[in-house]
Amino acid sequence: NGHYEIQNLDALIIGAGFGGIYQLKKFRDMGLSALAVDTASDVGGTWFWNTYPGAMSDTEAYLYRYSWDPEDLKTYPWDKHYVYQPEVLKYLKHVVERHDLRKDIRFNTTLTDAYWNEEDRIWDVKCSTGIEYRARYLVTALGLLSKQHFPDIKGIDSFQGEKYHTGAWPGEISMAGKRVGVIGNGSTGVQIITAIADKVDTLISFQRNPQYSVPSGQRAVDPEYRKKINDNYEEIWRQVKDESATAFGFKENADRPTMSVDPEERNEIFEAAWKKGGGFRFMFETFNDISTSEAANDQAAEFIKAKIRAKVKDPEKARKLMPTQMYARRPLCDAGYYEQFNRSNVEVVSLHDTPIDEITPAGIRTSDGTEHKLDMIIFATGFDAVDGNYTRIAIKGRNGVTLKDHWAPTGPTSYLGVTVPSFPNMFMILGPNGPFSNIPPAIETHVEFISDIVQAAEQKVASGSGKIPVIEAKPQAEEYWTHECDVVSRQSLFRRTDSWIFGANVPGKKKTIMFYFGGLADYRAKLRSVAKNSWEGFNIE
Ligand code: FAD
Ligand code: NA7
Repeated sequence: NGHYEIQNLDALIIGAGFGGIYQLKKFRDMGLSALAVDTASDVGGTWFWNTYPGAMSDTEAYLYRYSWDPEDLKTYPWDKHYVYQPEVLKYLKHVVERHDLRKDIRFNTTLTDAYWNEEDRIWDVKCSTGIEYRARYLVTALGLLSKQHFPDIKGIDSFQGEKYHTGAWPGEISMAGKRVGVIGNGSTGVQIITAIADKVDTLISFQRNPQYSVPSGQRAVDPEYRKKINDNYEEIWRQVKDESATAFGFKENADRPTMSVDPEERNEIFEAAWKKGGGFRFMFETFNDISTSEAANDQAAEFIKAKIRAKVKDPEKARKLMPTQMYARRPLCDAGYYEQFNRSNVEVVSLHDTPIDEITPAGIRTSDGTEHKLDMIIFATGFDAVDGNYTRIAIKGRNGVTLKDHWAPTGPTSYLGVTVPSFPNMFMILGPNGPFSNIPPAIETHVEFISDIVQAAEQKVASGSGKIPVIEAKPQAEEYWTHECDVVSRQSLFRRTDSWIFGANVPGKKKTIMFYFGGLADYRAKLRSVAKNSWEGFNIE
């Protein structure tokens, strides 16, 4: 490989989003020489790419950030309960500047090929820039919602108008006076529809499965609220990380089944949550069984459907917007989504009634023969989630076997969501079968676990042979964890509803377990016990 410039490192990190940024900071603090690379031209990950109108985090602002910089937590401004994309991006850039991390990040750099060099005990990593990095540790922070999914619709390339995917939004786009079609109505579709409805000539929402969305409760932050958060931040993070399953800042209701209260009280509880706002809150703070009992789920679903009926004035539009599946996907929330359909310029096409036949040069033709004329098609069609960014590149472990090959028979697996046997010294941030929860604390959990095990191995080696340490999960450990994730998710209704959470949104992708459904607190307890039991499930040589 004569034309590769070679650079030696202790650790190479792929991805400069929430995960990669923190890992870089940690490794640097440990005294390792570390570098992060990203395909993007700046930091931010999700928040670099998803610049579509209305993009925001529906984790409340005070928890959609790092917990490890107490001074910054208390002083960094956020003026609304939920932060929009520009603010998240600004925050991440601020963290990078504050901790002087930028000098160790290389942009416009894509990992194309990585292989474990058994003899030298290092990862040989090739990047799009022609540089080869040789690193003892490889940490992949590729993002779980980062590889865009473009559906394979007939005629997609024939469209003569503008065409965008929300997850690769090109920047400011003028929509005024245009006829805009939006395909998809998950979290992203709901956000963009709400944001652009009053800015376009005509908006047509093409919906396959209508979703349940509850109000977000977006509002300005008053100083008293901020002070209360600031005064209690330590305790808040403790609860979020070690006492909560969802890590969204409320206490899940652990012992109130939906049917344990009479209909009137049930309605009051739902109504109170509706007023407070927040999708996870509505699903998990009200009762303990909405995601596990069909009867309970039905009650929550009926409550939301009644709200849709009341909000949407045109009965035909309301019919099309009415969910038909269980309420068992990632819970959504919005800042006035259903209301947009009361505008005369906003239409909804039910793809259950009339599926898309093809995309034409002028728009979208549905099975009833109607050609919906459009100037712009927005694909809010989601992501090849969790393993999508892993299987498109060649990461080769022992014996040249790629991660893609390793996962082919079973779907993506791991030990604890962070490592895979036969891939020594490689660690994933948010790999398959990590916790299903608010993500920043999940990322911190991974980064801290990875840093701790690396530290332990480095110390072991320093006191021993001096050779490069090799950390590797045992095959039985991967089997155990895969089984555990299977068992824990068995009672979840999420598993019976097709979505990205179980790999069921991309045609041809194996439907499989992608997350640990036991909650963040429980997950963290398991990691602590692994560490305490001399890194149970790992070989450290
Ligand atoms: P990412 O931010 O996805 O970063 C991964 C980076 O890796 C990307 O920049 C990518 O370019 C880079 N990369 C990938 N492959 C390569 C390669 N081969 N070579 C070089 N670079 C590569 N989570 C929540 O908890 N709450 C929310 O409210 C929330 N809202 C969201 C809203 C949207 C619209 C989306 C898309 C996601 C949302 N998420 C939310 C999830 C969000 O992805 C995570 O919270 C978090 O930002 C993930 O950070 P990350 O660093 O793990 O990955
Ligand atoms: P999602 O939640 O995967 O939603 C994708 C949407 O696109 C959903 O409504 C899909 O309909 C729709 N879709 C996908 N393919 C097609 C085709 N071929 N035809 C019509 N409609 C289609 O992605 P999001 O970006 O909204 O959200 C992902 C996560 O990011 C979210 O959960 C947050 O965590 C942030 P379907 O429901 O499959 O019928």
